[in-house]
Amino acid sequence: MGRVWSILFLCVPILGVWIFVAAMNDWWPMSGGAYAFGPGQWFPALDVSEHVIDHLFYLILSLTGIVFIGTGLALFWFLWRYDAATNKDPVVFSHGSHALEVIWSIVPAVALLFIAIYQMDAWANARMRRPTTADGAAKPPLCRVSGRQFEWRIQYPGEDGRFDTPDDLHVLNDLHVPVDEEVVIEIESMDVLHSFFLPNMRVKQDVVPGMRQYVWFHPVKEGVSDIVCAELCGWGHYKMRGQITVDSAAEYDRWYSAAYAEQETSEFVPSEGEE
Ligand SMILES: [Cu+2]
Repeated sequence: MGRVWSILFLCVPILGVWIFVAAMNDWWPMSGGAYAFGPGQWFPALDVSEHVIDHLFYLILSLTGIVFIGTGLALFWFLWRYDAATNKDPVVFSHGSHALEVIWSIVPAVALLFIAIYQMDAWANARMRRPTTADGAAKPPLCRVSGRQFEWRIQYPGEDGRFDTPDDLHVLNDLHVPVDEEVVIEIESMDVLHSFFLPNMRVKQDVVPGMRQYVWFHPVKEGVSDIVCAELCGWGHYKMRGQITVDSAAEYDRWYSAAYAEQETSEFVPSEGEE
């Protein structure tokens, strides 16, 4: 019976690697066939110019993958080699190895230090180097997205460029941005922690009550993709789904005017004396 367990543990790295490879290449069971999952289990299409997040993901996946396979094989080998039913050698107790302890402390420390230094540029691009206008000032946000149980409220500042003035445009779960432009979005929460996630733009940021934060990305492809909430924020968390549409400049202007016109019609309030 003993060696059955060693084989079983060997299946863990084999199955693990197989699932990743199948997901990356859209092979069965990740696509096609009656017993398969839906296709496209790997990354959603990349709609932004920067590949830095994907590079970082693949680097960390490779490092952790090597460790995962290595420890899986080591576990298998020890179970196989020292199986109690077939191993007649007397048991040896050891008090550990100082050299081994030093090695397996230093190797992970060096690996973590390497990741910490390697990712600094990605962090700076995503969090610190905010896009600027021609005169070097920080680029103003295109719109403000407020997470609220359970929807994304989106507010465009209008012609005056300032939020919370009468010419603002308010929409729900329907974000439009122009293509080929650095887009800055101000994000905040009206109640609890949410996480503003644009999978195709490789943007994910927790939205924290009381904090004003900014995210930016550079869409290069026109099209529609998802906005999701990546933080379990309450019973209706699953409903916090919106869509982001990347438009050409002309289409963006057309959408903006149409949405604004619709808002003005639906929000008509009789002026004083007219009631
Ligand atoms: Cu949420």
